[in-house]
Amino acid sequence: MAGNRTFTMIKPDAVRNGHIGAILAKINEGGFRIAAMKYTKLSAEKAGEFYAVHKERPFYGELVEFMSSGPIVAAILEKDNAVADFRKLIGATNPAEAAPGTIRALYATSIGENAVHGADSDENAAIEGNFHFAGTEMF
Ligand code: 3AN
Repeated sequence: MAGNRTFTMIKPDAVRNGHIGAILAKINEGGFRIAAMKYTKLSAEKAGEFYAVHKERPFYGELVEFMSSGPIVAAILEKDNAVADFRKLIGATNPAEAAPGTIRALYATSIGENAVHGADSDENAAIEGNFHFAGTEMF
């Protein structure tokens, strides 16, 4: 059965470009409840840990540098079928391929600086949520 929570980050590019409010509005309009949220900045070490699954990919160094380059908004979102529905709302990894109206089509600049992260499975959503939030910060 599909789980009801996913994990997201509004990435440094979208924060720098002033899109936090617009992206949160899309999240609300998409029917997601905010279960946890914080404005924070990842150290290079923390970003490297978060993206450890991509360690062997050629873009890993660039990704870690980018994700630690400025503040992010981290959040746990709740809705039926949260992981799949949120990935639909954000669109394809490459904004050039993202469906019209999706968050990445609207606000991402490139495949590397693509505005938002969305967990890709229920298991990873839980791991990523626990990476950023203590139990007392989840509601
Ligand atoms: P998604 O975020 O859509 O699940 P993944 O898991 O393949 O995509 O990639 C994780 C992150 O790595 C992406 N959000 C993006 O920032 C970065 N990334 C993926 N592919 C590339 C690439 N070809 N060049 C640079 N960065 C990339």
